[in-house]
Amino acid sequence: MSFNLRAFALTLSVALLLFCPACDDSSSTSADIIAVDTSLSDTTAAQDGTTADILVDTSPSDVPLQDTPDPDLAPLDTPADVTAQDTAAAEVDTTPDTIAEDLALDVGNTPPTCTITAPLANSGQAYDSEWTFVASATDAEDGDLNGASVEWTGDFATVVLGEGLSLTIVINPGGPHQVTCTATDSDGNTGSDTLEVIALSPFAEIWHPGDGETRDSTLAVPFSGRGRDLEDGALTGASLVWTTTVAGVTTPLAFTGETFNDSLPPGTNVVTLTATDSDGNTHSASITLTMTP
Ligand SMILES: [Ca+2]
Ligand SMILES: [Ca+2]
Repeated sequence: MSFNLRAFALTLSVALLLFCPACDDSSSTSADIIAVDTSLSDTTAAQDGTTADILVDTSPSDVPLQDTPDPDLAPLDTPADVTAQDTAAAEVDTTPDTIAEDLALDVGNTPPTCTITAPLANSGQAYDSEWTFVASATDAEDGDLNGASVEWTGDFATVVLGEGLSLTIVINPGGPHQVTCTATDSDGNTGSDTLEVIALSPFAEIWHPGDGETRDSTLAVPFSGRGRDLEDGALTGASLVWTTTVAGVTTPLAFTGETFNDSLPPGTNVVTLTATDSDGNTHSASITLTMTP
């Protein structure tokens, strides 16, 4: 076997190149890899003015790198955009189909307001007593409203109860009732407020002694009270029952009816008169008496 010097030299140079790349100073391998594309946003940077010999795209789904912008990358009208546009168009309703819409579109023609300021909601009075209702009414265009612009109605009557900012009226039959004030402006728009009150029937009240008095527990106290009912009239005798509550214990007094004398135990007494009508409906009134030993 002959020794081929030329072949040996070539084999040696290749081996040196493989095991010692830095020994080859004819190239600059460390600068060859300049960009690693990991997202679409890197695409442009990698394309612009580089001398990259190796470009590694780690996102196979990314679009292929190109030297010129791909028109496919430009924002297009997505299905979501189309939906938003369609929705916006659908919200433009130029045909009012309710009174509220009509008023809202009628610029400078807003409805007035009417607010009942007295009595308190859900307050109670005797079925035959007078109530005084008070209201305030105003309109953006007309200013304060009064007189015939404010009407009162109630669920216990089929006619208008009165006009103006106040109303004095007796409400019956007994039970809860709704009273409404309605203000009307010069354009015919209206605003209203409704309040519920209770007409008490039967109705009990204590005339004597007065609420909060102090008495001697060793002496009999004169009591006086009344009861009345829309259907039954005056309630007397056994229809009027008196009790006293001391330290949470309730005890009937010795007598019933409108007037009598009885003694009370020492301490703070809450004396109650309960009136009961022929239908079994009741109403009670109470006072507090301090009885000295
Ligand atoms: Ca108005
Ligand atoms: Ca009754």
